[in-house]
Amino acid sequence: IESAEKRTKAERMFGLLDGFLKNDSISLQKDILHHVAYTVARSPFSFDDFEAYQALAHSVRDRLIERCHDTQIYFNNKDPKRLYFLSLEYLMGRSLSNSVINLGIRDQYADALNQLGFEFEVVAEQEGDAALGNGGLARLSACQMDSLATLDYPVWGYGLRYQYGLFRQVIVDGFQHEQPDYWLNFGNPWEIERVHVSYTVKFYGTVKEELRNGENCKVWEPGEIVEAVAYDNPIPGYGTRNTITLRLWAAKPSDQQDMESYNTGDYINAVLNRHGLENISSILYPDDRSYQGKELRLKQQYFFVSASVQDIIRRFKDTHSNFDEFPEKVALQLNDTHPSLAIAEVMRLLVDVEHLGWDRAWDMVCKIFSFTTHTVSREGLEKIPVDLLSSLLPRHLQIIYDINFNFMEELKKRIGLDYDRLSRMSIIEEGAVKSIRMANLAIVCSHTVNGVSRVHSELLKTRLFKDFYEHWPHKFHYKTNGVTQRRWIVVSNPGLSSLISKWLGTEAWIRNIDLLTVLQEHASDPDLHREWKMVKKVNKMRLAEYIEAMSGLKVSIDAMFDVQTKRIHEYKRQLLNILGIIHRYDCIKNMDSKDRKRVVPRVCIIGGKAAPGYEIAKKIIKLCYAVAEKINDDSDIGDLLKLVFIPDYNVSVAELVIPGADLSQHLSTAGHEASGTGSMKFLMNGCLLLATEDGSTIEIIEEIGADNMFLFGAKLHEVPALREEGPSLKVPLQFSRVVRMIREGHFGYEDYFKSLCDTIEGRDHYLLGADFGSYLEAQAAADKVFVDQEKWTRMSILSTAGSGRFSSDKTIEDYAEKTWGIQPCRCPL
Ligand code: T68
Repeated sequence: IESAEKRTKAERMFGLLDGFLKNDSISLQKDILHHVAYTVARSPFSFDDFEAYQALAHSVRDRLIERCHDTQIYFNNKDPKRLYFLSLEYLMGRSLSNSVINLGIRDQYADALNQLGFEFEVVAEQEGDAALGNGGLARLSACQMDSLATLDYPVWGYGLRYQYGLFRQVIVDGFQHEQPDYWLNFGNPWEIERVHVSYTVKFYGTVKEELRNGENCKVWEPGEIVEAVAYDNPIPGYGTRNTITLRLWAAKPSDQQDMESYNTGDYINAVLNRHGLENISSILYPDDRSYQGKELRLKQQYFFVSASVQDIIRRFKDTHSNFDEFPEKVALQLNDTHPSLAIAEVMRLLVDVEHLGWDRAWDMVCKIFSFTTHTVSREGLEKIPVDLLSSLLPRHLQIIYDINFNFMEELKKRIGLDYDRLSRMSIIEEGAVKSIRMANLAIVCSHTVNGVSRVHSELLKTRLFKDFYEHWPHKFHYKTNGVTQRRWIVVSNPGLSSLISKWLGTEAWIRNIDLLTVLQEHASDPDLHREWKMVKKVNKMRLAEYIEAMSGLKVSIDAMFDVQTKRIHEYKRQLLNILGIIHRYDCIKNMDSKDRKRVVPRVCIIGGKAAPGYEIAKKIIKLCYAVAEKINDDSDIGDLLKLVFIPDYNVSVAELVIPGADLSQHLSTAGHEASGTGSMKFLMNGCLLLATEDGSTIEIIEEIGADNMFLFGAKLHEVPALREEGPSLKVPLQFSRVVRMIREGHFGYEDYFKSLCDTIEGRDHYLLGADFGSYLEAQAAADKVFVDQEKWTRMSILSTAGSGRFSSDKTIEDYAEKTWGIQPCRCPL
């Protein structure tokens, strides 16, 4: 009787719900108007573009929620092994276009909006970026989430819901200023607040030993308690119903905190103190690559890790009565060392709370964790001062010490008393500041250590983690990074997307990137050339309009659009690019009118943020402005050369810039870029690459051939000898000349630029002088090909055609099979 009653109730509810939301244009219009009236609370007869965006976003959100439910119900029924992806940073950018494209209802929405008197593109422009990350690492996480959803993997992403994303870059008189990015000011329709999904996270206090059921237990009595509340962000896959969840944690005051103060009558101060706790999740640290000793950063790491691990264990326990199957059902991926306190947290929860015993817990930890590092240099490795950890997380420090003790014992059995080696491999660094080496912790406790390109992995094995590689060669692997073609072609370059589908006769490449290689067969087809050039032209017009709106500068779309956009860093050598531009300017100035006719006109575009405390990077930005002012104001030069700095480079600006680029520059000193993913986005969009043989470029060369690119510069094995030469290294005359021009004040601010010039004359750690000659040759080669538009277009088509290996779908399939051991779990339509 009971089940019959239930069935009737379920049937009745389903009847009321009237099945799934409908996606025809009339239903979508009704939906949008409903949200205008009842969510945005505006009159359906009068609302503006931003209100239309809000209503539209809520209508899309409804559909995402529907799919999220179905996906979770399906996963729960199937109970597959799940991947939990832990990352402190995600650079998601905008969600609207990406969501409706992945749901397959962009055209229906565009139609619906049109009927209501709005334009989809204009409405989509209203959305701000979700910039919860710094650069490559964070955008990689976002690309990987898209691939994980599209390929139907059972996954949860975990991170922090920062209230302030990456700072906004504002340029005043050529100098970078940072402004807060309070991105939640206008609400965020893409998240679902889960007030009932919350966990307490403890800090400070002391650890006591207690006898419980005849066993010695460690009991951590915290000094501070914070509540972590979940905000779920749906990530829809393309061409599938699967929609996975990125769960971001926000800190809220806990009811358990400060009970004492309330009782003693200090009500006002007790309430104010509670507020301070929300700061844990308030600010994203801008990447200054030195967080050592920053308590708030450590708190952020532990806060997000603790809430995530509690959530993971809770989900497992919902359907399992004991932990026997834990390693068969759970894979935890550490995105760099930032979340590696998760290791100690899993140990703590399994040993102190679940009482599994150390050995059993340790056995599980060794089976579930995998680690990917994005770093090349020893200085980039994270360390936590022991004093800080001991005060903030006393129990975790004990656990890390115990892990290290066991590891050292095991190591001694293998290598004897080689104290140098033991101390290099120890998780604890004894030194002026005794610290925890987070990378060592991650390596010791993970079954797999991945690099992000082949050469990066070689560097890990031969330099950074040589001792560990010799000890555990089987742990070391690499998965070359990739980017998602959904965002970087379909969303950002609709013209190219349609063209590819037309020439391939199918849209299947959007899920199956291997099909792109078919374009190779048409690389010399004049019809394709015509259409290909037309797409580029339209994208260049779009970019030129943006440049004019932003800077007032008019640029010619017949010029070569030469782009370098990425974080500003000495090793990425934006300075080399600027020196090249000064050289070009100088050459043109000294040419007669006949020679000038042969110059290939260029619009040089540079963009990127400098970390707020990184003085040299900020000087590079100022130099770029100073040089731009000189060149752009020189009427004698006209359209032959223009230089533009695009402020506040972010994901949505990238979506505009990349499709409009002819040439893109990737100039890192060999051995410094772990992988690089910007190059992959440009490659997909048919831009030719001017690059050093570093990071993933080495694999791009294998894929599209060196004759389809402009390569230059010292190779990895040549770098040490060049550095050895120091100030006696011979540099080209042109190099000394352009540096002298800066020093002598051709662009003003000579005192300010002095220290910048000093970094490249004398020691020149990043070898700008050594590489300048071959850089100019590569640039000249690019000019030569640009004149031959047929050749250029062919190279451009071959670039896109060969970009398939650099889709994040490939990377993710590789991780799923070789590292995580997870299978697709596709929710039926
Ligand atoms: C980048 N790393 C690598 N780090 O530099 C790049 N660091 O070569 C690679 O392609 C990319 O990762 C993806 O693998 C970063 O972006 C950070 O942003 C970062 C942030 C905080 C602390 C340290």
